[in-house]
Order: sequence, then C-alpha cells, then structure tokens
Amino acid sequence: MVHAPAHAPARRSRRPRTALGGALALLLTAFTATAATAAAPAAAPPPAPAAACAADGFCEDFESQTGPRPSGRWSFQADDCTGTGTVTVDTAVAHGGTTSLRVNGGEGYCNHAFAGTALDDVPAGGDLYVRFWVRHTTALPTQHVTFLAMRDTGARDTDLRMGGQNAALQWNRESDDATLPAQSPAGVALSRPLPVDRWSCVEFRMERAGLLQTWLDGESVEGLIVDGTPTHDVDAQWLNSGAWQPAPADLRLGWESYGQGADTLWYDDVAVGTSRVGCA
Ligand SMILES: [Ca+2]
Repeated sequence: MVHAPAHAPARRSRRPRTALGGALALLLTAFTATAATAAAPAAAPPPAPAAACAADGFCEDFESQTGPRPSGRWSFQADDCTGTGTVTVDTAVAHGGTTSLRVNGGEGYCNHAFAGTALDDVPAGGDLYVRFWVRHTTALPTQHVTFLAMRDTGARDTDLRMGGQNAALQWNRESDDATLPAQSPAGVALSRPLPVDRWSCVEFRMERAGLLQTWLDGESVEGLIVDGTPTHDVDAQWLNSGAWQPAPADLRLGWESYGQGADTLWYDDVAVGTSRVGCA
C-alpha cells in the first residue's frame, strides 16, 4: 500500500540512473572497440566522397557503375543499326575518380553506339545546360560524325547532334540536315577542332526559344552559337527553316558516323541542369 508512492519516485529516478549506466557501458564498449580497432592492422582508407553535384538536374561521374555495360540511368542505345561499335564502363581511363564511359566508335553508318539517359529529372521550361568531359584518340574527320545526340520532341523526335565535320566541331539537325556553323571554309574556321589525347570540357546551353551556345574548355566557340540573328557562315542556315524550338528528351553520348570516321572516346563528369556549372 505504501509501496506505490514510495516506489513511484524510485522508478522515476531509476531511469536516469539506468541511462547513465547505459551511457557508461556504451563508452566502455566504444573504448574497447577502439582499443580493438587500434590493435588491428590498418585498413585501407575509404575512397574520397564524390564531389557534390552543382547541377539542379543530375550529375554522373560513373564511379558507381560496375560495368561492363552502362547501367543505372544509362542504357546502351543504337537506333537505326549497329555493328562493331561498343559502349563500356572503363576503369583504365578517367577524368575524375577511377571510372569513365568508353566508346569504341566504328567507321560506317551501321556502327551507332551510345549510352543514353532520359532528361526527365531536369527541371523543364528553363534553359538546358549540359557539361561533360571528353577525351578521344582520333582527330575529327572531314566527313560528318556525331558524338552526342538528343531526341528532339520539338522536331518530330529527330536528333540534335553534336559532332564534327571538316575536322572541326559542329551541330547538326537531323530534321533538315542544317549545320552549325555552315560548312563553308569561313564557317568551319569559326569552330574548333576537338583536341586529341587529353580531356576537354564541353558545355552547351540550349534554349526552348531556339538559342544555342557552346563552350570548349570554358571558351565560347563563335561558330557554335545560334543567337537568333542570322549570321552568314554561322547560324544563317540554321535559322532558315523558321522557328526552331528544341525540346530534347534524352541525352546520348557515343558515336555515329555516316561514312568515314572511327574514334575511341571517353566521357566523364557529366552535369545537366538549368544553369551553367562550368568546368571546375
Ligand atoms: Ca569518373
């Protein structure tokens, strides 16, 4: 009878004592564990954490890819036809970390080979900014090649292609085969080759309103700008077809040639979003 009130405070006060005892026991356990760890052989340091993604869409450093085939948000894609071209996860060459995407691009039309991903998680309605690092072994050929493609839902699902022609970078629109810059000598001179055997940072901004800007290693490339005002040798031909309102639904990194042109390329540190993240 008298036990209940007498025990109540005791029960109340027992909890802190139990918690204190538990904490002491935990400390002792932690100390013991630390002592045991200290006695064990030194383990390999954990890998450095990946850099934070600066884009509001997505970033890809390929470090979580186990290969050999692209997985996760990426899948092998080869519309039209494919042959000897391959896309694999590569741990021999990387821009950052230890892993990149390797493309063995074969010559001839039927060697399409891409790793593609949807752009569903990129905020819609704003500018689209894409940044990627690319390294390749073979100078861009005279004939037309593509190393990046996007399915444009604003143009009957035809491709917007970034690649090369006449040994310099170019954009090509599958819907009407327009090129940027125009493939005149003056136009080509306003573009740039894609350097071989080193990593290059390629960035572009594409606006639904029909504007496009491209940077190579942080420098805007004059011949790869659609500014809405027709410029001879640059975007006059591109603007000829009237309103161009790109709405890319996917991003594919790989290789597609239409005659001559074989290359080996690596891609790494891709960032996609609605603002420019630069090459850092
Ligand atoms: Ca990487």
